[in-house]
Amino acid sequence: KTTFQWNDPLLLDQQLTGDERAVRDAAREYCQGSLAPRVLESFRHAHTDSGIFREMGELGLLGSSIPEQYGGAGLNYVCYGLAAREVERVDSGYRSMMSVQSSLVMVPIYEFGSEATRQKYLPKLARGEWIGCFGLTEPDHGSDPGSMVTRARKVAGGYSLTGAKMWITNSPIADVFVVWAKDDEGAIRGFVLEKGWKGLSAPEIHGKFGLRASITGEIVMDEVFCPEENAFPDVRGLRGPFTCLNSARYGIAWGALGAAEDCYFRARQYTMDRKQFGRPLAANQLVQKKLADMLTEITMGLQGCLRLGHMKDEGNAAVELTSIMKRNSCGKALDIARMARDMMGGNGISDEFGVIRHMVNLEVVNTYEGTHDVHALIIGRAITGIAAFS
Ligand code: TGC
Ligand code: FAD
Repeated sequence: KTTFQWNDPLLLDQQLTGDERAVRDAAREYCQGSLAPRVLESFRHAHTDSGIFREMGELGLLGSSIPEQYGGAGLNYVCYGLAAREVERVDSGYRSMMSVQSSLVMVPIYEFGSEATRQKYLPKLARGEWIGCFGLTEPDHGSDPGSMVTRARKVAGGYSLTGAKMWITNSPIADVFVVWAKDDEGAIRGFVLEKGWKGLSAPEIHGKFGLRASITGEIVMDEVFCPEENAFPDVRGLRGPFTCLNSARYGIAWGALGAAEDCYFRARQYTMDRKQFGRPLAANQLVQKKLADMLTEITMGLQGCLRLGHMKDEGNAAVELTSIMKRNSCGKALDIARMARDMMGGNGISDEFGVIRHMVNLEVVNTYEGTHDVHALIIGRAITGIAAFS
């Protein structure tokens, strides 16, 4: 009889290629050996360790899907997903730092930038020498980015950008800013700005309860001059930013399940070790049902992510599939983190036990890159052909 594996029932590991396993193992070693020991203090004191970008760069974790000639690792989507899962197993904030740099900054520069722009920015971003951020959301336009008010006015030799972006991961420490603004014709266009340019500032947002190991800020632009060569020449409309989001949301789908696995492993161990009424908590039917529910959702979710990764690698994944996976992983991971928190009783409230940190992080992950309900509407539109946004 084949033995049931409580940590990998569908034997996902066996479905990976040797190269994919090697990437996963290298990422796991770095995350557990180097990130995990730092996360408690970083989260507690809302400290972002910007040295992590160089560490990730050395391992090839930044822009892993970008071709090697631009400093990327040229890996497939499955590898990117596996790495996101390992990073977020430690903390969603660390995965956020990696996702923004990789999918939201390097992907648009690679997809939409001129050859000179690629050469100038990608290798340094891949090495983590430069830190990038992505400005789409505005104070009054989050789920509806098409209504953005940031403007790029045509001036001699380039554009003058004025407006504000809100809730921007990495912005206070960023060297490179990919921002989206409307031109004189009202079309959304992408621009690459650099730290220090006149009129550009990025104040930190304080008081976050989640993602405390990852810095977040605004981007304020007061007539920032952007030279013509730093405007993406051809892409117009929301297709530009959404192309980046397709990649980042896919990474989140894997990553959120990494956080869920960590909660499940911790809850399992805790309830086997802790005794109440003279026997382990895990001996109770109610507790076993919770563990069974957790493992069921994680197992099915991971299998779905792997399938999506293969479809993306084959080039035949409809974008709505990413909405299904991002929404499912985030919603289920959040439920699992809340359940694990409850199973640890009072200790579950302490940051020493890890799960409440995942829980508050996952509240953010469930909201950014399209909220849980906005993804339901994207899926609903694909099912019915009727857009229900407005
Ligand atoms: P809609 O009519 O749907 O589309 C407008 C144009 O965009 C095209 N498009 C896509 N292209 C590529 N990939 C996709 N997934 C696309 N979805 C749409 C579409 O074909 C159309 O093109 P064209 O040429 O016809 O103009 O636009 P809408 O305004 O109705 O959109 C509605 C909605 C809800 C789908 C959309 O606005 C949405 O997804 N809202 C959520 C906003 C969001 O996700 N923001 C994320 C900000 S970045 C972030 O959160 C980073 S956190 C990262 C971290 O720290 O890890
Ligand atoms: P709103 O759009 O105001 O939504 C509020 C509520 O209304 C939600 O529940 C939503 O589901 C619901 N809602 C909205 N529209 C509808 C509708 N039509 N029907 C039904 N319900 C609806 N953005 C970036 O551009 N770059 C970043 O790097 C970035 N990083 C972030 C980091 C953090 C820590 C956070 C918290 C956010 C980040 N964001 C970033 C912003 C994020 O993408 C937005 O917060 C998100 O898209 C939601 O927008 P909003 O906050 O304006 O909420």
